[in-house]
Amino acid sequence: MKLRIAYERSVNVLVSSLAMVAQRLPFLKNLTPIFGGAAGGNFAAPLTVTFVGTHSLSGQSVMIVPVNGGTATATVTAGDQFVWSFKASPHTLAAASGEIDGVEELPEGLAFFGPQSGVMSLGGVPTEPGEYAIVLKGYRRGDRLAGTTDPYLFTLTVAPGEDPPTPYEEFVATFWSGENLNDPLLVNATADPDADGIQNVMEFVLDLDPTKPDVMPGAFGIDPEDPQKMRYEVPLNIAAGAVAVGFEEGSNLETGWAEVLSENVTRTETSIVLSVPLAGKKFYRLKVVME
Ligand SMILES: [Ca+2]
Repeated sequence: MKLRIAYERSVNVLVSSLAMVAQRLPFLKNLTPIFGGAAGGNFAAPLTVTFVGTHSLSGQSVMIVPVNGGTATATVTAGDQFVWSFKASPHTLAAASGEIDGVEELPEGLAFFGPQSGVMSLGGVPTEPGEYAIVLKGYRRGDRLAGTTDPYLFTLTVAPGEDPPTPYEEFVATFWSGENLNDPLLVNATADPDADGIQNVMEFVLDLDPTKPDVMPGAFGIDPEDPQKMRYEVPLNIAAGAVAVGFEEGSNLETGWAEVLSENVTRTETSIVLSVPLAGKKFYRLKVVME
């Protein structure tokens, strides 16, 4: 949970302007131990990069050194914090650019920040999985008009992150834990562990307790707005908004169920209401379909 808080805080920092980021030295200090610790045995050899322009004319070469154990390749999980830092010793980079397939861009969620104490960083929280071949260039001047480094190929792999739990998964996790969450007889959408005839997905939609027998909730009677109609209102779980809920009608309980016309059904976040003419004998049932 502490990590999550740090992550959210850093997102706030990164979405703000570069100038803001440059003032947040604690941000960099907090991040660097993650990489120093995890990749400490993996130091890259210094990379020789030549500044094009005045420095190449004078025959000087400039050593660019990834710091904090960085190498030319890196892997990060989508949604996790990432930072890759470099410097150009003894010169200072004032700006940097990144190109992917010849177009100046960076993977979604990443940006340059710095330099800070001579260190330039590519960082943020990547969101789109993929392998990115990023051609980096450093510049000695902020206007990027002169003093450009040779291109440096940095390959970043953004691995897919774990999907966040669905509302249904969160629902069953409030009733079971540990190994029980892997037991299909308990947690499957079609399971009925309390044997009340209401499958788990229906318990979820109706916000019932799948571990204790329930009766179907809902209010049934004459429609107060039209005495020629029957009204059946069923409360719904607001967390089940993505689940399709509807009524079916039939002349017997065995076969021939058909969907009730949508004009006779009103669904809101917290309820679904059936309102149909009082005519003959009919059966109605609630139907839920979860993708
Ligand atoms: Ca049940």
